[in-house]
Amino acid sequence: MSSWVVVPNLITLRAEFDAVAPGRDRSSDGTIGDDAHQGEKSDHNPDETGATSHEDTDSINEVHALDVDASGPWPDGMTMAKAFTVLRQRMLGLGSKSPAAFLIYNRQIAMFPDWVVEPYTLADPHTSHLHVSSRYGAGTGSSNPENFTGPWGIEETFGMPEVDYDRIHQMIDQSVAGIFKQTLGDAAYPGRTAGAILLDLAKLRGVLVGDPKDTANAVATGAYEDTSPLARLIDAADVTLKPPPPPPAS
Ligand SMILES: [Ca+2]
Ligand SMILES: [Ca+2]
Ligand SMILES: [Zn+2]
Repeated sequence: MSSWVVVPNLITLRAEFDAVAPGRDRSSDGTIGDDAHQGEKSDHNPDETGATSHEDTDSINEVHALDVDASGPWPDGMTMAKAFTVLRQRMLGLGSKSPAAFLIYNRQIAMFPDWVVEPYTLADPHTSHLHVSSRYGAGTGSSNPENFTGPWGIEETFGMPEVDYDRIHQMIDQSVAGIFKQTLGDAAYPGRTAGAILLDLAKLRGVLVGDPKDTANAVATGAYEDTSPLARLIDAADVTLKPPPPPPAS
């Protein structure tokens, strides 16, 4: 028996971290034990084929531990230290229904059932990741802590609230339309709107560059187009101001 599964409650917990931080660094994530773990008792080992802290009565080869990389990036206001506190309080609130056996992060450990924070002094200080061990159980019922479906409190505490994006787009459209309809006229044109003034600016640019849509060229060269209305006015002025050509030699 070499295949193994992670107990469902830890999959749910990992999904909550992923939901609040889809782009998070997963370098220090882990479930099944590496070679170092396999030589010692660890909840990262599959329980039917490895050395584990507990045994359960099913014959499913389960891994009962999850590591979650601590580096994020997390949403505003979230740190792994705060996540540790949220989880600890949620487990305390769940009492005998707690899915977790213990949590370790940053030299601290909190354990079922009282979840008091105590110093963690073993070699790995757990600064790079949060470790969560699941409790052991058997069967498909909800009394088996392995089957806890959440919420663990991470998504509730740090996730985005449900947002109605269509409604937000509609509000933005209405706001922009409202800005264009603002009247900015003077005594001569009291009904002129911001939108009308922008149109006039576009037309003025047309006088300069010949094409009201073509800003790129005018910005790049600082020049007006030879064919623009302004160029024709200047040409006309030139004709008027230039001295007449000398009379033909006779
Ligand atoms: Ca098992
Ligand atoms: Ca089990
Ligand atoms: Zn671990």
